[in-house]
Amino acid sequence: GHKSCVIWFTGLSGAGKSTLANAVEYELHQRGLASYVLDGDNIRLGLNRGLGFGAEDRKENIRRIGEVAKLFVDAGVITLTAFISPFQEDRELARSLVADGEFVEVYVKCSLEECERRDVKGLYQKARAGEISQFTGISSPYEEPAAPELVIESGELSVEESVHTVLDYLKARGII
Ligand code: GGZ
Repeated sequence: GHKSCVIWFTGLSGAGKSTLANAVEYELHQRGLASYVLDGDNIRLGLNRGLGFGAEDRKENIRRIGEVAKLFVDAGVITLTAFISPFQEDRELARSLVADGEFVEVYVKCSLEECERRDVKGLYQKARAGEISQFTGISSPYEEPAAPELVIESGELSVEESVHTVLDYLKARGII
């Protein structure tokens, strides 16, 4: 058996949160564990359609995601979330919704320079040009986690190595 928990990935746009969350989810699924990824594709386009990127909307985005993650944990699912979640206070609220030890905060750490160099979706260029306002790292803050359970330096590790690090942590904590 396994314990359900929230694996909360946080970091800049383009740091690799979704890639890592999905790669970890794949491995959990391979092991027969119930797991699910909450990300922009299934939350911002659905439940949170209508929320933007101002501070108040980001706060509400993260609050709802925290509440949904709590429900998934109650249902016995290892729940992976991949959102920038730039504010410490909002991440702390999400943490407070589940039991001690059930919240694994993973800081997917990548420098702004590297995210901007990759610019997979061309959003940084648009933000620099002023075509996207309040863009995290450019014109909206990102507060680094004060005490995350894990820090993954995505610019220095392969996806495979990063997945390994997360799985090792879950094993060490008796979650899987
Ligand atoms: C940050 C933005 C913005 C602004 C659109 N700032 O790389 P992406 O495209 O796929 O991921 C980013 C995503 C961020 O949504 P989150 O729900 O994770 O943000 S938060 O936790 O802060 O609520 C990016 C895109 O949406 N995007 N405008 N202004 N990212």
